[in-house]
Amino acid sequence: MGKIVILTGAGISAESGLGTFRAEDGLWAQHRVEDVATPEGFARDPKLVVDFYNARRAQSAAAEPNAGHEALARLETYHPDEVIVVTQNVDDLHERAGTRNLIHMHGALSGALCHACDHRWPAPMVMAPGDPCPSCRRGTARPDIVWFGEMPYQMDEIFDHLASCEIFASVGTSGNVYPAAGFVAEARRMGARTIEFNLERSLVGDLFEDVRLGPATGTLPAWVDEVLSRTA
Ligand code: BJW
Repeated sequence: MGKIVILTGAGISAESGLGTFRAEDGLWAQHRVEDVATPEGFARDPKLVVDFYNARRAQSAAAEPNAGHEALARLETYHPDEVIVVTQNVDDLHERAGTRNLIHMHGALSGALCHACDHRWPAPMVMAPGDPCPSCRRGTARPDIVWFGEMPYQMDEIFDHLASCEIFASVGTSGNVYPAAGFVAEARRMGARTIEFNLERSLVGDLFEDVRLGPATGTLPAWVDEVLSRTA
């Protein structure tokens, strides 16, 4: 049947109670993106940014994986070929559902990064501005999150997977943010079949051959049953 690559966004964690970004009451309605999700915002007001991610870390720890995360973990366990989840999410709900083959392309709330020496270590639940780096000892810790203008992680690996997959699926992402929004075009160009799961068509929805509309906790388990029944 071949390799399956699944791109996930904030919509897959919405039914676990974590807010999305671009909904009317989403995170970008409550915070200016320039203030909390850019390196320039961090340089201007590190406390504002660190507090924003401390609050998100606490919300993520209090949330539980839902039937959508669990369906993708089940797919990885029982599909005879490779299944890769590439998530834009910084929460840890995929790993807590049991997904192992996972790329956090926009970083993770669980990580801290030194912006002076690039050392990485597990973030404490509550970070403070000016926390010391355990390697270079300077007060240059930041959340290990990919902000606007920064290069997302593991891009070469992701493009290799897009070039060699049979199916590319996208779940709960609006198609506003690149390079992730460009993955469907790349996967199609390389010959993959493409399928989108969302409440409504995303900005790049026209590029998908198949679109399943509805909450991911319903549409994903049904699709995983369908895929696994074809391989049984
Ligand atoms: C459900 C659901 C349910 C709800 N079931 N579905 C001009 C043109 C093109 C590009 C650029 C440009 N100017 C600048 C750029 C680049 C820029 C960019 O894309 N800007 C755009 C705004 C135009 N991108 C970057 O800077 C990136 N870096 C980069 O490009 O480096 C250079 C490079 C060059 C060459 C190759 C590769 C790279 C970095 C982007 C970093 C994004 N960071 C953020 C914040 C940090 C993480 C965090 O704090 O959590 O990442 S922004 C934010 O958006 C977050 C998300 O991961 C990301 C995507 O959001 P997502 O997941 O799509 O959420 P929403 O809210 O938008 O959508 C939710 C969806 O779920 C909706 O569709 C709902 O319908 C759906 N839904 N409930 C199913 N129950």
